[in-house]
Amino acid sequence: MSLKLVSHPLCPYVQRAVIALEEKGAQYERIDIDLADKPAWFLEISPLGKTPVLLADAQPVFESAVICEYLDDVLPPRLHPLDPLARARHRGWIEYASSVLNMIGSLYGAQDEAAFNAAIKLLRERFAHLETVLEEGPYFGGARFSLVDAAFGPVFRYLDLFDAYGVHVIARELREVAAWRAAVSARPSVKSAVASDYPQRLHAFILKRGGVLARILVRETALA
Ligand SMILES: N[C@@H](CCC(=O)N[C@@H](CS)C(=O)NCC(=O)O)C(=O)O
Repeated sequence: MSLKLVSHPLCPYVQRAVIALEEKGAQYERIDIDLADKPAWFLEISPLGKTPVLLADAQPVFESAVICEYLDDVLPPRLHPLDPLARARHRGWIEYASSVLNMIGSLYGAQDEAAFNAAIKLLRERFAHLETVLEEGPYFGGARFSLVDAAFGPVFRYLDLFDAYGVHVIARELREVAAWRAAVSARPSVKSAVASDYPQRLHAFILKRGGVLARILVRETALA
């Protein structure tokens, strides 16, 4: 089977698909596009104009959750639980990760302190809730890495950059979340889901947004 992943270097949803492909040891080609100047061929295969799109034997599959489920259907090892109820619950938590990503978007897009603090508060609530559902670990569902972990890998990657600039989203007392974050972030598939210049690209992207976070980055970079 030929697999091509149409991507953007910073897209967290692309990272989910890359992590799934890497977990499965799949052969695939990654094609990065410029989302600020979308090629015509991309708009033909992406009805929502969004990355990722997986070309599976040249047939486009869009939406990261759908791409990950498809990959899980056709390539071993299984990342979703086999039990239907556990699988349904995992799907819910993947959607939860998407809502966390939207809040992260609000955080780096915030133009004033009130919007910035509101985004931090909501994010803290989301992670406080996760603390109550995490069980034995090291991964979300226990010993086995799952698609929920793949969905949170890119979330934790954002938080690493924010931490480096003194913006700590996850409260220190959330021990379960901290242990889970460390296990997910150390996973080779998660580490390799972005190129080595990702931090510089993300930094430049946030600066371009010109909000509160951009001002913090400028200040902290000057202090460093
Ligand atoms: N629900 C989609 C979200 C994908 C998404 O938001 N992709 C962003 C980049 S990270 C995008 O392509 N944005 C371009 C646009 O909306 O014009 C998924 O899970 O695949």
